[in-house]
Amino acid sequence: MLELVAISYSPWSEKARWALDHHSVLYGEVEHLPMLGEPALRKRLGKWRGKISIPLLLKTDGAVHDSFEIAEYAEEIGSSPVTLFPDEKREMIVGWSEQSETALAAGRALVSTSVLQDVKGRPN
Ligand SMILES: N[C@@H](CCC(=O)N[C@@H](CS)C(=O)NCC(=O)O)C(=O)O
Repeated sequence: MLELVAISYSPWSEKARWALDHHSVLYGEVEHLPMLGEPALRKRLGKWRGKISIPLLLKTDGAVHDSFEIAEYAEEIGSSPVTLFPDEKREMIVGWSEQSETALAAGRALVSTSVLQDVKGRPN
């Protein structure tokens, strides 16, 4: 059984989820707790160095990292007759995905700043 390690409020996780659902791929979902969940995840992946990003899709023989790669994997194993990556539009889709990375990263920076300010504003 495939297992999607995801963060419920993350747009990248939603992107991966959406592609898997589009192709009716069966998977379970595990909520990742940033920082706290990392040691257990590293142990599971056998990856002790380098960056780990969420979402990732755990398979019996490894993992698929990155929401775009998960979407491509869903396309490979999924059952929908409607392709997510029509050949003639593939280049454009890759371009949009790269641009969305910039926008999503900017959104994450804004959220992180807000969270930091929220914590600072709390009484001790
Ligand atoms: N290109 C990645 C980006 C995913 C991403 O940035 N995920 C964030 C969580 S929403 C993350 O894992 N950050 C970990 C970190 O910054 O150390 C994808 O498409 O999956």
